[in-house]
Amino acid sequence: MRDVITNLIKNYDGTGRYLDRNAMDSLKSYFDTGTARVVAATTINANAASIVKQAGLQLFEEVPELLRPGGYAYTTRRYAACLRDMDYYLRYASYALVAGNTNVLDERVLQGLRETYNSLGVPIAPTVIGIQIMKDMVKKMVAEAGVENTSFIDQPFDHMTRELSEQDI
Ligand SMILES: CCC1=C(C)/C(=C/C2=NC(=C\c3[nH]c(/C=C4\NC(=O)[C@H](C)[C@H]4CC)c(C)c3CCC(=O)O)/C(CCC(=O)O)=C2C)NC1=O
Repeated sequence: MRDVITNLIKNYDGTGRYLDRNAMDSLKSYFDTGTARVVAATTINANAASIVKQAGLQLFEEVPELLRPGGYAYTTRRYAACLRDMDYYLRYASYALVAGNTNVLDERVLQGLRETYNSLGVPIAPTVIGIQIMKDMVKKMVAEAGVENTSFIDQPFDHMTRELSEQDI
């Protein structure tokens, strides 16, 4: 599991280099967004249950066939599994936001996920919609908490979306 700093050191140590201008620039941009990252994690932590619930409702409104017989959120068990998955995505996104790196997502969330979903028949497209709904909700809340530039929040959510769908969004 890596963050901006351990990742940088790993790369520079791998080639035996001192931290140069590029390294300093990337460290600086990480530190510059540090407070905002903490605000984002705090906001997610304080609102996780309601973000998952609201995002789920919005997803099922946008893709109502998921709830119908034959749909992948039909039956209490599947409905609960879907919201639980949404909760995983949100929680791990909050870790990645603090780390400034998506490595934790690769290691803990995405490894084998597509294959699991495909073998269970869980559709990827609506999952991607759910992740993007949570991203938009988090960005809005973090903006309301006073953070001006919330673009750094895109990274983990877009990373999961991209890796799940294996196509550019
Ligand atoms: C922390 C990393 C991690 C992830 C990401 C994870 C995902 C995950 N989701 C699963 C199931 C599932 N996931 C869904 C999800 C959905 N249904 C829908 O209609 C929507 C499209 C979507 C929600 C957005 C459903 C319905 C199942 C149950 C499928 C089944 O058993 O038929 C399963 C199969 C085992 C189980 O049911 O628990 C895994 C492993 N598990 C993990 O440990």
